[in-house]
Amino acid sequence: MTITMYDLAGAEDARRFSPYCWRIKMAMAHKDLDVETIPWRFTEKDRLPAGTKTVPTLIDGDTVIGDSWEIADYLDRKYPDRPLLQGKSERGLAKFLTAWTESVVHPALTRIVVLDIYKHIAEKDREYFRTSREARVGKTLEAFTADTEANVAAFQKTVHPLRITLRMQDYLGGDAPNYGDYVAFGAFMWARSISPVRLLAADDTIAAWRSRLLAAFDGLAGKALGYPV
Ligand SMILES: N[C@@H](CCC(=O)N[C@@H](CS)C(=O)NCC(=O)O)C(=O)O
Repeated sequence: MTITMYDLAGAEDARRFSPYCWRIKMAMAHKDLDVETIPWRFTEKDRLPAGTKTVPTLIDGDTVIGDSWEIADYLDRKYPDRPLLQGKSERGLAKFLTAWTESVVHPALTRIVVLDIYKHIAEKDREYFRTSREARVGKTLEAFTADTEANVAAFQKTVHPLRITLRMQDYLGGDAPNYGDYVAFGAFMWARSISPVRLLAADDTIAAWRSRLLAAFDGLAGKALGYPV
């Protein structure tokens, strides 16, 4: 049976920009599972299966899951004979990495990309997006993102722990990527899908890791609609 997933889209169906959805698309490819993604917009909450409010929402037979961490857990539980996303202790560490990504990396990126998101989403999503995000940040999107240069410099400092780690090994998972890599990489796919701003210098170790993941799984992420920065 086909596994399906609601996946956040911009104005064009092909512009898929959710960092959380990218985690799961990479995770599905890691497990060599096919997934049919359904483009979904912020104002289409009534199209999601009952009980879910955000994407990714995965549907696998009778199972419906609306949270990326729970989906990753489910995939390893349900398909244990396929390459695991994470072992038990890796899972413990990935919790920290997820918390760091969501509470530190995403906010630093939001300062750079939130206005670009607004510009790339469907017309019908714009009012909801502007109102909800301006309430969250306490400023207009324009004022919040005004100093791109300073915001990029701050972002580059923020991701320094990633840089140091990737100087010592090719992936957060060591020699090969695991779920933790997909969590961190999702943030970079978010930016790449909707923002032309260059986040990393070409010789940054993080850029090399990002390139490896863009090329992984036959270029799944690298071929997606976005800005090749
Ligand atoms: N904890 C959830 C968060 C997912 C999430 O926030 N997704 C965003 C898209 S990137 C969403 O669906 N937002 C709906 C909205 O803002 O109304 C997960 O890890 O899956």
